[in-house]
Amino acid sequence: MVVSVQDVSGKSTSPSAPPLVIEQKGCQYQPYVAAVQTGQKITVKNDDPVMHNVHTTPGNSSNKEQNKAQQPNGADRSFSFEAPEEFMRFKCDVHPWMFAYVSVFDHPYFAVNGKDGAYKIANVPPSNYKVLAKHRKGGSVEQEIEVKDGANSLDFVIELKP
Ligand SMILES: [Cu+2]
Repeated sequence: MVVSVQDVSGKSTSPSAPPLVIEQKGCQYQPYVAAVQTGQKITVKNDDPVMHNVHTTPGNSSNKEQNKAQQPNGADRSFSFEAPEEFMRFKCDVHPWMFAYVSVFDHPYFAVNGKDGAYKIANVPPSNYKVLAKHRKGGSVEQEIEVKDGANSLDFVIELKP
């Protein structure tokens, strides 16, 4: 699930954001779902003894489709995207079951929940916001919050249909 503050565009801090690291391990991408800012570097590593290729398939035509082969334990591959987009698919043409999904935001106010369901979005300036929680298959839920100084919390429930 990707949680993002709405209507805060044009605030990317990508030059100071550390790269998102995606590993290829046991012919799977880890993490499966991630999110970055526009312009933020994405580093893809190959920890496997086999060749992969990293094939991005953007839905926003302002983002470039790329296809980069990566030898066993080969050098890292780098990507970045200039336009916002939700759940951009990364695939491997060698292993057709390998997918990862990366959402791109032009601001830093987003998070992907952990296995325990928790998420944390830091340093949101106090104001009223709409916040969207979106699951790639389960749909989305939007809620409003007044963010005040200190800790704020907002819980989401997305029901996955079988
Ligand atoms: Cu592969």
